Amino acid sequence: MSRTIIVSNRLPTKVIRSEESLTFQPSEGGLATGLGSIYRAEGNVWVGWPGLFVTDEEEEKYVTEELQADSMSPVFLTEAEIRDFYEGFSNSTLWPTFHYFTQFATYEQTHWDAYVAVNQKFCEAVLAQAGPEDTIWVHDYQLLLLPEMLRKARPEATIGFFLHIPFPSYELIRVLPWRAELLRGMLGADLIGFHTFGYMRHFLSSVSQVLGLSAVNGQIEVAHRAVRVDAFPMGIDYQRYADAAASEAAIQHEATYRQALHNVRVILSIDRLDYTKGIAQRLRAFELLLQNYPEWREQVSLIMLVVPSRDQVAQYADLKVEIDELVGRINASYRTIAWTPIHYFYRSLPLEELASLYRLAEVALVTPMRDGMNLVAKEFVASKADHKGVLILSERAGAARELSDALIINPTDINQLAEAMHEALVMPEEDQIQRMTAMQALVQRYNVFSWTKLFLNQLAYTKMKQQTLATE
Ligand code: GDG
Repeated sequence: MSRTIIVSNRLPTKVIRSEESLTFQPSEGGLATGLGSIYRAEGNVWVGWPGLFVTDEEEEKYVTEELQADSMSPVFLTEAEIRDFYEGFSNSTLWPTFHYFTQFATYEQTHWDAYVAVNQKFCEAVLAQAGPEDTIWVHDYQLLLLPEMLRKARPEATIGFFLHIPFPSYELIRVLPWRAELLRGMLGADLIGFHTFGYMRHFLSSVSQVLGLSAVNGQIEVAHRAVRVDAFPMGIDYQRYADAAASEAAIQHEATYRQALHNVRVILSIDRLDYTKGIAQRLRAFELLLQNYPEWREQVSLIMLVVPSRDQVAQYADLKVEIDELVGRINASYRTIAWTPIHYFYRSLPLEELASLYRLAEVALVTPMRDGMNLVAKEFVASKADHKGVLILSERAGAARELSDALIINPTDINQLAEAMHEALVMPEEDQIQRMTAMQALVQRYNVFSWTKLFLNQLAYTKMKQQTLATE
């Protein structure tokens, strides 16, 4: 029987050390939900880091057994590996480069060496799980070398790779000292997926300019093996967000918030702390709205949820200071006794509270500088049972390719952003409903389950075609 092995840097379960005991907590990510039904199916397994540094062999054995009972196989990483492979090469070299922030990128040989070693460690962990007939699906930028490593060990294996972040223009890729190795690493897969056709085109251009390999009809010939490249825009578990927003708990929370806010109108912003998300620009634009349209003072508040992330990396700590200062300054300038312009939360919230914020908000501001897809935009849409509400969406988020009924803006143009907020606040209801209904139909249809199915079917088809050609 053929099984599916999913591989990502993090497992869908986080192991947390507290006092004397270990707790196993499901992670909230979209990937975990989307692939949840698959990895738990008979014989399948998810390989990844459980987010914990084990202290001894006994603990390692215990964690392994617990996770195995739930179809997961842990790869244990050391603190040095997390520092050099994860915070180093993954988050200080690849993440800024792929999001067009080369000014933040570092190029350290030790980080690269750790990246190679950890990808090799993942390779061994996968090989210990996978049989020759199995399908291996590798995820994201932390594991770009893994497909080729697996291919060398198992030339016949069925390997898929999906990149969750943007693939940038060749001009960015060419800066990387290890560009050829990284591209060859990805080409070990049979099928390589991106969120958009734009990212796919950038990848093909880099492969052609760096490796001299050209694509014909979305297919690259690599050492007599055809590698298929395609766009698969990722969706969400629509029903989960629609249900959460319609739940009694979310309705209760919303009522409490409305009362506490004295019924002012709400603009919402939700992101991980990241310089790619355009949080500071969004704050400046909100300030401009209050400056240019004084009629909105005391009428509108921005609720801004920033989820702590990667605080060991210097730029993230700096960004946190910048956001704290901006919020402080804007609130100090405009607040009144009865009204706070920006309600800023630096923490994560449980799903039902998140859902009540999606319910509460009339406008969602999703304005990243660069974003592979952005699932928050889709979750806001799924939560609007009354079809009202306006999404303001950056043209540089992958989601903008699909959600063309949003107000699409250039996130660096804070004048345009302030105007879009005003436009959203005065938009007639019929117009809102028309746009929202169109977006809901799309997000409901192209959900995370259809995304998974489409990718795996395409992978199976690609492999079948390769085999047919080989035997002809
Ligand atoms: C990467 C790519 C791509 C946020 N705050 C809370 C919370 N969240 C959840 C959201 C959403 C998820 O986190 C964030 O997903 P995004 O897609 O917006 O962004 P990244 O984390 O950067 O993800 C991105 C994605 O991969 C998938 O391919 O779209 O472009 O960068 O689901 O709801 N969840 C809870 N509490 C919070 O406070 N429960």
